[in-house]
Amino acid sequence: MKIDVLTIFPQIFSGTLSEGPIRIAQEKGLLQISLVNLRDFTSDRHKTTDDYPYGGGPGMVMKPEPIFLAVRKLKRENLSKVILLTPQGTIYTQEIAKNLAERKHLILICGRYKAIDERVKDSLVDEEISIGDFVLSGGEIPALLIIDSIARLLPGVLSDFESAEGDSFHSDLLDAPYYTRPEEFEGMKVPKVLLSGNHEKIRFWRKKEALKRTLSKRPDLLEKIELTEEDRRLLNEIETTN
Ligand code: 4F9
Repeated sequence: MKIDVLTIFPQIFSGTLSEGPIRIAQEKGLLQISLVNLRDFTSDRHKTTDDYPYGGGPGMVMKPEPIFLAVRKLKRENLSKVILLTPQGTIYTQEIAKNLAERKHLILICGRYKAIDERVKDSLVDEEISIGDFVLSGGEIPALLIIDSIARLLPGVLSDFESAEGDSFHSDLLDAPYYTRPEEFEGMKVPKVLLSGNHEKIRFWRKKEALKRTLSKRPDLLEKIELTEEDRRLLNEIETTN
């Protein structure tokens, strides 16, 4: 898959794109990322990408021309999806990540300044995505977040062993607690069952802990999923022991 990132701060990306699964995805030729500097699509001496808002008020607005020029150059008809990172977008989820990971070409537009000229949204952007209800200085960090979530979903990036199978949100539940050595640390012991070597018992314990955590921290997630017979029985046990 190909991802073009449109930004006025390409330097923000370099460290993150060269480590971990994102690096591996690129090295294996499964992911090709281009950082496109919007300033290269300006035509004035100062390489201006912002201007004053019509109607007045504080803050600057991102100019439409460099974005239109860049997207028109990069876009491949019927193949590309143009995404704007904005607090006004749909809240990003693992479901959307899975969907995007199946696309051939993404163009991510990172806004800066107070706003982006509305005509970019009206006639260039296919989808507006928000990573949560908070304000950032720009769309670069949201773009990195999206690239990370996609890279680890591309077939062949993670080994079977580390693959997403057990992750929180793979099963739509929060993950169970994990421990590593030492067996006792500052008086805190690892749950006995994890040392038992009984794989069925461990699987059971993990499932129950995952349900327990989800019930207490994110009950909204439980409403969205289809519970198995086993889930229901474990939830019952949890509710009657507390
Ligand atoms: C984008 C915030 C996506 C959350 C972009 C300022 C943003 C954002 N999700 N905030 N520019």
